[in-house]
Amino acid sequence: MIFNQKAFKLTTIFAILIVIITFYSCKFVIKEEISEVNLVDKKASKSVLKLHHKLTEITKKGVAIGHQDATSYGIGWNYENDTSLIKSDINEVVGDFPAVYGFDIGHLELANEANLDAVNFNSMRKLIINAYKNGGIITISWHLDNPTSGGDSWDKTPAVKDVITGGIHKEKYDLWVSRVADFLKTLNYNGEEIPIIFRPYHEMNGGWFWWGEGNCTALEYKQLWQETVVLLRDKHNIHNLLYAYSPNKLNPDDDYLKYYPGDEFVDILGIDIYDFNNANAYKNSVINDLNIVKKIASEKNKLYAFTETGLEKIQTPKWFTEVLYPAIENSGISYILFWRNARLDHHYMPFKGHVSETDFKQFIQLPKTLLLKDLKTNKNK
Ligand code: BMA
Repeated sequence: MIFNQKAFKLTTIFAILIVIITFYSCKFVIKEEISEVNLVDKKASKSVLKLHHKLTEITKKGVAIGHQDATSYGIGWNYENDTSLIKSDINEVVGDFPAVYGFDIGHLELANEANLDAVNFNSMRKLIINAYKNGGIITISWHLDNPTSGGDSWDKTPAVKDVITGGIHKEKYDLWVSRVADFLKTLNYNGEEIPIIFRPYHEMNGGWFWWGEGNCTALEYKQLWQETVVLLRDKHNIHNLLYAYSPNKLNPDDDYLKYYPGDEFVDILGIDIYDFNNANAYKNSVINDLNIVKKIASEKNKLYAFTETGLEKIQTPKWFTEVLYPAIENSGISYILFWRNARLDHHYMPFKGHVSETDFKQFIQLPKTLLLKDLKTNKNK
């Protein structure tokens, strides 16, 4: 009896030791992985390091599925009309929320109450906090107005030269960035700064934005990016950002790195590619371009993602399972962001009763697609 008691005690101590050792070695591995990461912000908050680690882990499982303005509005509803309930068209269709949430802060620079798509900034803050609380990943783009002409992002009046050092609107731009910083500072949950993938000045190799090809030089673009980072990080002490660079689909002569502001200024390499009702061209672009992004990102030891995509109205049968999925399943991207469900003639995700509803349901059953619940569990199909 005495012997048995002793043996029992020893076994218990041994078991506790094993648990402690396992716990600390796991912690150590995570710490090791995190400390090897070379981020734009050397003072990045712990939550940013955790997000980076989370994205790295996601790539081992699959692709996190994201939707722009997922919870702000959808077809036939708007969060503003009933703030007691957080909805999402994806959730209506498949019973789960997106893993990634896209928001846009265009018009925050003007100190407006709502963004360029009429999303109120106070509501946006609530939705960001809620998504983070539930384990979601947040990414923010910035379709800011043209600082020179006062037009919108699509006003091509050259302006980049005016907002970089020495430019006539530099002061105005500093004020605009300070407004962005003020908003970012309010994104907290439970004492943690909410980590954000910040993706300004995207699709610069296309000619449709004032910061795009033909409307500024690559050198000016890089300077704009770098000075924006320095303002946010060093002047305003914003430490909850991962910075994402995302050119548009590459044309045959395009160099992915033409506007790249440098390894010290970018954390995530991305690309935006849309299907303009040409499935073959889209598939080829996605496979080709994601391969290029993967190669460059791997050399640079950086994460990479499919930062914007979609087929407007998704009328092509089996688009998700037969066009998109084969092109991304082995791409190694950490996430994919579908554009917004604004209207019946401008949406990129199915909603209840949509012709692509069944196909989307099948898409999210496939091994690599991860919605919110799949981030927490092992997707076992
Ligand atoms: C574009 C369109 C616009 C919108 C803008 C910013 O692709 O969806 O209607 O204003 O993005 O969200």
